[in-house]
Amino acid sequence: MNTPVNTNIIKRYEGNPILTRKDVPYPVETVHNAGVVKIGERYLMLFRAHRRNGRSIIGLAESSDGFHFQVNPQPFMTPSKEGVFSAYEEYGVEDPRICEVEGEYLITYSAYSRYGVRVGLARTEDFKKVERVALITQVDYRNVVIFPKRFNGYYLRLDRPHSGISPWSIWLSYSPDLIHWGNSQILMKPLKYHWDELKIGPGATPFATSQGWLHIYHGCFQTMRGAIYRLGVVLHDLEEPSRIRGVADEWILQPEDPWELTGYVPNVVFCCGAVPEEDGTVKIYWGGADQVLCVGTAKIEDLIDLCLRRSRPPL
Ligand code: M1P
Repeated sequence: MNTPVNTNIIKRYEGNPILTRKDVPYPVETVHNAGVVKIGERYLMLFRAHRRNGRSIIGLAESSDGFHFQVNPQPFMTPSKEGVFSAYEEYGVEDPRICEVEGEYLITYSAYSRYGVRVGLARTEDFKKVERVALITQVDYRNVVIFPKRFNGYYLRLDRPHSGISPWSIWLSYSPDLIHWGNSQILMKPLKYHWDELKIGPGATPFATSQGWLHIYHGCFQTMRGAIYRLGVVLHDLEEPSRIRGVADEWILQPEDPWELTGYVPNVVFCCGAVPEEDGTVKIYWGGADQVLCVGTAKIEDLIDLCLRRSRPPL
C-alpha cells in the first residue's frame, strides 16, 4: 500500500522571527530575504535590509546553530561607488543568494537603478572581502540562483526574465565563465488559476539529493486584497538539471504568522536560502512580509515525495 504524502511540510521554528531590525547594529527598517550557507559548523547569512530612504543594502550575520544569528557591526554590501556597478546599483542591492562552487562563494543579487533592475554577481572567499565580478543580466531580471557545481564545464543558473507574452517564468542558462550566459531555455511557467498563477521566481540555491536537485521557489497569486507570495518546490534531474522530474502541485509554505501577514509588504513569504543537513532535514529561510526573517525545517524526503507524487506540469 502507498504511504500517504505528508503535506504539512515545513515546521516553523518556534523562535520566529529569528532576526528583526532591532538585531541590527546600524540603522535599518527591515531584515528579510536572506541567502544562507553552512561552512563547517558555521552558518553565514547575507540578508536584505531597507534603509530609511527606501533603498536596500545587504548585511551579514553568523550563527552556530542556524537559528540564533549575530549581525556583524557593518553592512556587507552597499551600492557600489565604483565603475559600471555605481550606475546600476544607485537605487540599492537586494535579495542575495549564496552558492559555494569550487571553494569560493558566489553571490547573486538584484541591482536597482534608474535604468531598471539587473542581476549582479560578486564573490568572496571568507565573507570579509567581497569582489564584484559582473552584471550578468540585462534589465528586468531578478532572482538568479547558480547551481553549486559545473556540468560538462558549464555553470548553470535558474533565472527569471519577464515578458508580456510569457510573464515571470523560470529559465535555465549556461555559462563557461560566469560572465557570459546563454543557450537559455524555459523550464517552468506560472500555472493558470493556481497558487502561482501571477509569477514564479527562483528562490534558494538548489541542493543535491539522492533523487535530484531540490529547488525551493516562490509563486504569487493576485487577490482582491493584493498579491500573496508562497513557496513551492521542484525536483531537477541530478545529471541534467534542464530535465524537471516533478513540480509539487501544492505550495509548501504560505503567510500565516502575524509577521508574515502584515509588515512592509503584507502576505509575503519569500525564500533566498536553504541549508541541507546531514540528518536528512533542510533549514529553509524566508522573509516575512518583507520585514523580518524566519526559518523552518522540512524533511528532504517529504519535499521529494511531494514533487514526484503530487506534481503539476512545469509548462
Ligand atoms: O514583495 C515581495 C517580493 O517582491 C519582489 O519579488 P518578485 O520579483 O518575485 O516579484 C522582490 O522585490 C522581493 O524582494 C520581494 O520580497
